[in-house]
Parts: sequence; C-alpha cells; structure tokens
Amino acid sequence: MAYFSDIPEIRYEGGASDNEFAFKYYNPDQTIGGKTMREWLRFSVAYWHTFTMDGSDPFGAPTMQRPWDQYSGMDLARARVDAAFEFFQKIGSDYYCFHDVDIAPEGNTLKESNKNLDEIVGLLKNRMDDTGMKVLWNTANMFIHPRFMHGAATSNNPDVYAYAAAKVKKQLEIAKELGSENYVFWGGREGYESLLITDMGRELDNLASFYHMALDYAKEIGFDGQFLIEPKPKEPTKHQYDYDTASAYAFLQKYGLADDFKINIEANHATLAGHSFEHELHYARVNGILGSVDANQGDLLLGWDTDEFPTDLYSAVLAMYEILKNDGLGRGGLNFDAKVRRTSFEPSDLFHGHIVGMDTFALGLTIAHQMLEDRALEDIIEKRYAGFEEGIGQKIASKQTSFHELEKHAMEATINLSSGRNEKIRGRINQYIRGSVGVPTTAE
Ligand code: XLS
Ligand code: CA
Ligand code: CA
Repeated sequence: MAYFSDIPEIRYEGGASDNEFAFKYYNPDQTIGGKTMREWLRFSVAYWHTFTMDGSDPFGAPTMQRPWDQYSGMDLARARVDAAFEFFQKIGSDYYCFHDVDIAPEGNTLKESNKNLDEIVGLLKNRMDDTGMKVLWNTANMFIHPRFMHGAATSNNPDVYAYAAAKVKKQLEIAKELGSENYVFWGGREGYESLLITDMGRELDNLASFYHMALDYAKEIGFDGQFLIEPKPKEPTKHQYDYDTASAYAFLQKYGLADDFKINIEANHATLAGHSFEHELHYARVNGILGSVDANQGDLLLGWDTDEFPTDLYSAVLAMYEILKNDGLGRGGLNFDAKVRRTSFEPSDLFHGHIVGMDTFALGLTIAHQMLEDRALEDIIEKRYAGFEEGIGQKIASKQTSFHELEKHAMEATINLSSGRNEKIRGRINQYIRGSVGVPTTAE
C-alpha cells in the first residue's frame, strides 16, 4: 500500500526552484572537495520521529495524521515498514536509525518482544536488500517502560540491569543481522532524580561493566560497527551521567573504553548542556572521538529538547566546518533526530522537514568547504598562535622549559597583545554565507 501517493520523488532543482517538493541545495551527486554531497552528508531518517510520533505533548492529545495509524499492534508495525521504505525512496536518504520499540511493539514477555522484533527485522532486511538502504545505527529504548524508572544499566535493581542487558544483546544481534554502521547508547534514565538516594560511584561502575559486556558480546557475534555514546545533560532525568562530550570522554577514559567508543553528538543536547553545537563537534574532533551526528536544533527560548528540523544556516556552516576538518564522519552520518511541529500534522510535512534539513546541511557543506579552501579562519588562527613557533613559545610547545626560565623571560620581555578581531571575522563569515566572497560553489 502507498502512503505518500501524492508526493513525488524529491529531486534537486536548484536554489531558484519554487517547487516545494524539490531540493534547492542538496544535489546528491555533486562533488565537493573530492567527495559527493551524498558521501559527505550520509543523511539518515529517524524511524521514531517520522513514523511513530503522534504529536501529543504533556498538555495535548495527538495531532498527527498518519494513514498507517489505521492499524494497531503488529499490523501497525508492518504498515510502518511500508511507509518507511516509501518515504526513504522518495526523500532519497541512504540510512535510517531506530530503537527496538519503534519497529515492533513490546510483547508481554521479553521472549514475545523478541519474536515481534524477529518478524519485523526480517521484513526490514528484505526491503534493505531490494533498495540498498542501510542502518546508520540502532539502539535499545531503555527509558519509556516503567521498569526503567530508576535507570537501566544504572538501576539500583539487578533484575532491571539484566533486562537492559538482554535488550541490548538482542539489538546487537539485530545490528549484526542488518549490518548497522554503528550502535548507539543514549542513557535517558542513566542519571538521577535525587542525589540523596543515589550511589553514584556504584552506578558508574555498573554502567562501565555494562558497556564492557556489550563490547564482548559484539566481538563474540562478529558485529564490527562503531559503538557510540550520545551525551545529553538532562531530560528525562534531572541529571544524566553522559552530560556532554567532555564528561562522556572522561568516563570512557576512566573505565578503559576510550578506544572502543566514539560520540554521537546531537545539536539540541549540546545547547541543553550550555554549549554550542560546534563546541561539541570541535571538542570531539580534537580528541579523535567524533563519531556521528543527530542533526536537529533546539529553541533557545525553551529549556527542553524540542528536536526541531535544522534550519539555522549559520549553525550548519560551523557544524560542517568541523565535520570537514574531521575529514567527514567515517561510519557516522547526519541523522535527523527531528520532528515536525505539532501543528505541522500532515504527512507532506514530513517531507518538508527533511527537505529543509537536507538543504540546510548541503548549503552548510558548500559554504564551509569554500571557507576552508580559502583558509578563511585557518590563517587567522595560525597567526594568532605564531608565538609558539619560535623562541620561548617554541620551548613551551616542545616541553623544553621550566618555571625558572619562564620567570626569567617574564622579567625581561615586554608583552605585546594583538586584537582577536571577532567582529571582523563574523562579518567575513556573513560574506561567505551571502556568497559574495570565495569561488561560488553553491549548487545553483
Ligand atoms: C533523546 C535522544 C534519543 C537518542 C536515541 O533525546 O535524542 O532519541 O538519539 O535513543
Ligand atoms: Ca538523539
Ligand atoms: Ca533529542
């Protein structure tokens, strides 16, 4: 059955197109810096926001019109597979991501849940073989069910811990079966509501053991995808242990996990943590742990995770700048962990959300690539730190000095500071965004 019969395949038409069902900037086969846009961007559709979300919020009932919602239970799960593959083919994404509960309903027992999963995974596999679609990552949902109220791998209850392990075990088997590029851990309940009842040291030890067992099992079954941790500071818990990239990295290093994990950075989680998106990407890049990206944006006027489709061009330019400097995302990609607004309730809005998201990042890629070609920031940064290339600066950089020598230097030297020229640089970036400087490589 077709669910989007009135929507055409979305194709590239260029920036002047007024066809609402066409890409204005995302031209998948256009080459930029030695790779196609498709290869750089590796777009992925999030199964949950696109095929399962109903538009309800804490104050209001569902609003979304989803023709497949005429079904329920396993029939609904089967119908969603049809809707998903029709959508993937029309939007032209190469990847998708899912939680276990997005693709198949939980049964009354773990056994029954696994049986439901097996059937749907079989359907997904057939469709993937037919279409060439791939899984960017899958994950186990360990935050919705009441059993996880105290946490999953950080629960105070060992039976819950075991249940969580069984869920992840099953997801790793599915990851192997479907050839997932990555496996994600997002710890929505791995944190605390009240420190007064929390043994944080024990919870973190248990969490680390959980990850080690997951790695062991992946090895045992021959799953070779990249493991990712997705940081978020809070929501639904008051405090989540994987607060941001830096705290996740400290945890990974402490527990000997740093070589086996990278980070999945979500833009909205970055801003909830009080960072910019580009800060999180930059931190991960310079530490060699940039794994994948959940491409969305938050609303800075709201204090929660709004998961909007990314439309902020400035932010996309700075994000793509980091991703280009990282030479791409390797096995990662840009997953639209984004949902249409509650008032954008028609099926066609799912296309508008993805079209604007893909165009925003394609434009970000084009502009950031041009800035890098021109060394628009590189030369400024190089000049700013030039002092470390000679004299005492060079000695500091090569660790060949001491407080004695530095004190002597300080007694004799005159300090000459230079301006950071922040406003001038911002103006320059505007010129790139406007296309007034640099060789125009925009896909128009
Ligand atoms: C929630 C998270 C979640 C993860 C996967 O805020 O973004 O959707 O990406 O569990
Ligand atoms: Ca996410
Ligand atoms: Ca989110």
